[in-house]
Amino acid sequence: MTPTITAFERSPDGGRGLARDLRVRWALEEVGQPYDVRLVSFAAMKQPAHLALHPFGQIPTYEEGDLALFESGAIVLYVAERHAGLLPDDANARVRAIAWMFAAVNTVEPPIMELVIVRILEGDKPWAAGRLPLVVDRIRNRLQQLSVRLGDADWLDGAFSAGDLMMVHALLRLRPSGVLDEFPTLAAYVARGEARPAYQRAFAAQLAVASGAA
Ligand code: GTB
Repeated sequence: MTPTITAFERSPDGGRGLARDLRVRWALEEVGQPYDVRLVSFAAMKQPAHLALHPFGQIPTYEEGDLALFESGAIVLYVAERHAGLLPDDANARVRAIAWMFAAVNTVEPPIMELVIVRILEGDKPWAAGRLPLVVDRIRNRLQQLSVRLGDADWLDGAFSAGDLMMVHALLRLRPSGVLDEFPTLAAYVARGEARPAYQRAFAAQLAVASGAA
């Protein structure tokens, strides 16, 4: 059965990879699973039909038969567990890859989201200028630790996994700030993720929505 995911009808970034349906598209592309996309407006996301799928009125969602899922990490894990290619066979390596998925959304991404909040959503608030350096320092601290762990490896733990997929996408959000480029090892890691053919297909499909080609 072909799953259906939801994505922004009109993404604030013009479909340039930042909205989180990109993670789901990327995972589906990595495992070769075709999918359909239902585009939703910001207004429609807050209506009962979408809230039944996603309690917080957001994208992405994932529907397949009787199953409806929300949370990009949960969706990527579901896809990774049902298809070969995103999680190792070895039980210990598999749970380590899942640990990296959690690290991406629970340890690395939160300070990155704080930066988005302080720069964009609260940029005009009186506290923003004072808070900004504190937030950037927290990010630098995490990136330093991550880059030490990655070392000169291509991926976080052996072969590319769903953990790398989630981590690369979380880090991508940082690129416009310039902070990612302070860590050449991580900038190269993100570039390796973006160079994967599955990422390229996912990115092109998201961008096609904004350009009216989808
Ligand atoms: N934890 C959830 C997950 O990982 O699935 C978070 C989902 C989420 O934040 N969804 C956002 C959303 O639906 C889109 S991805 N927002 C609408 C709303 O809350 O009303 C976050 C996002 C949005 C836009 C950009 N951008 O354009 O730069 C980047 C990222």
